[in-house]
Amino acid sequence: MEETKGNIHPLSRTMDEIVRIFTDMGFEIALGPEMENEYYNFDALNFPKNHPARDMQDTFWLKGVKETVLRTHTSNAQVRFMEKNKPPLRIVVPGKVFRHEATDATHETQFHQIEGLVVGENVTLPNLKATLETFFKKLFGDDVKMRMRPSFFPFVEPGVEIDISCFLCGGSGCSVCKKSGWIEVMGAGMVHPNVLIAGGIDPRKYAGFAFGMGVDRLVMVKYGIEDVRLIYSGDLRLVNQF
Ligand code: 2NL
Repeated sequence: MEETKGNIHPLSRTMDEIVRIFTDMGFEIALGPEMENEYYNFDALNFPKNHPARDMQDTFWLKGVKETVLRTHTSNAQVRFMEKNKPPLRIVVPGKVFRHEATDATHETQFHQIEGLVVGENVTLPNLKATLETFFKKLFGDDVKMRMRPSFFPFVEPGVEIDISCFLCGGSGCSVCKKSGWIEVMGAGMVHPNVLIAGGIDPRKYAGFAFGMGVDRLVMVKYGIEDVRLIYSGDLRLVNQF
C-alpha cells in the first residue's frame, strides 16, 4: 500500500546531498558532540569572554553541569579534529546545533548546519572561492553565480558572506530573493590564527579556509515549506509529500 512506504525526510535528503558533493570533492566527514564544553564551543573559536553569543539568552547552558552548552555551531568538531590530525586537512561537518530563542515560522531552537574546513600550506582566499563555486554549481547547476561580501565572524579573518544568484527566479527577482536576485547562503573566511593555534597548528606554516551554512532555510525555499517548525514536527504528511 502506498501509505506504508517509507520516505526520506527533505532535510535528511538535502544534508546527504550536500555532504555527498563535498566527499566527491575529496573532503572527509567529521562529527562532534552536541553537548559541548565552553572551551570547544567558544574559547577555541576566538570568541571574547564577554561575547553576547555566550549569553544565557542566546545559548542553552546545561543546568547543574559546569561550563556545558548545547553547541551553537558544528565548529567544535573542527577544533577537535585539528587537535587529533596533522595538515593537510579537508573535512566537512554536518550536524544539529541549538540556539536559545523564541520560536516562530523562521526560527527554531534546533537547526542543521554544514561546515567545512581546509588547512594546508599555501591555502588562500581564491582557493575558498573556487571550492565554493564548484560546490554551488554541483548543487544548483552550472548557471548559478556566486559573490562574496566582507563580513565578520570571530573565528575567521578576513570573513565573508556568500550570496548566490536566486535558484528560484534565476536572478530576475522574486519574493524569495526579495527582488534582489541574490540569496545569502553561507558565511566563510580564512581561519583566524588563534583558532589554528587552539587546534595545535602553526599559523606561520599553515593557513586554512572555513565555511558554514544553515540547511533548514535552504530546505524551506527548495521544498516550499513555509514554517521551519514543520521540519521538526514529525508529521508524516510533510515527509510523505516529497
Ligand atoms: C554562518 C557562518 C561560518 C565558519 C563558519 C569555521 C570553523 C573553524 C574555524 C573557522 Cl574550526 N571557521 N567556520 C567560518 C565562517 C563562517 O559560518 O553564518 N553559518 C551559518
